[in-house]
Amino acid sequence: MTGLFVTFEGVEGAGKTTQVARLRDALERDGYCVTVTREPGGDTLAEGVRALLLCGDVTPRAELLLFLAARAQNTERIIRPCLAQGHIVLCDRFIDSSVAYQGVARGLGRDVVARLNAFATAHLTPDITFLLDLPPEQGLLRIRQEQHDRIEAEGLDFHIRVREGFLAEAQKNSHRFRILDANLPPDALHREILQHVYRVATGRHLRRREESEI
Ligand code: Z5A
Repeated sequence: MTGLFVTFEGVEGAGKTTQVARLRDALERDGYCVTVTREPGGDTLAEGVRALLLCGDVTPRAELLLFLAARAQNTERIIRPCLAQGHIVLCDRFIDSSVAYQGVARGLGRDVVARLNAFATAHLTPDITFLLDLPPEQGLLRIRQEQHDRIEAEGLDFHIRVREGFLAEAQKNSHRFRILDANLPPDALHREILQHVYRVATGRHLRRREESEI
């Protein structure tokens, strides 16, 4: 079994968390074993790094290395073992966020971040990446009521560069990316996501929930 690895990317408030939850519910209803994780986060250590990253005073290079440390931990402790058991793994942000935020928006360089991502994940790449594409001003409006973390509080020009970074990655990696208009209603997005997941999953032997209970 090799599982199926699906990631969700996009600017703040694009609707990633909403779609991850809906996809998990639909796949579980259809009997699949699904694991949901997020970045930065996943296991205890990576969640600790998340708290440091979103609130602390962190330099750009330290920020990148902390995201990568959390990713290395999440990949080895959660994502790879679950894929090996035939799970569908859904991850809220992954390698492309580091390229867009740290590589492009912070200016550390796309290629250096891509190389460090490959090291941190031992070359694990998603089977499918959904890019929920939205002008950042709309995403920020959606989350305006909530308390903003350190990165969300960056200026609009930063978030515009992030969006451009994602779109450039999607062009470079068109075999795995699916760009979705995040302005569509959640139901329409969910239908498109589910259809695409089933299209890519065809022919794979994914673990069913009843098998794992044996
Ligand atoms: N970061 C980084 O810099 N480098 C990295 O390598 C990684 C991450 C991995 C993580 O914060 C921060 O770390 C993030 C990038 C950086 N920083 N920023 N800024 P996070 O995980 O806490 O935040 P987030 O990933 O940006 O999530 P979010 O702000 O919660 O947005 P979301 O998950 O995309 O959206 P949502 O929670 O599903 O929905 C937001 C609101 O919109 C909510 O009220 C929904 O009801 C509404 N919504 C959802 N879908 C729709 C549609 N289709 N139409 C209208 N309204 C909708």
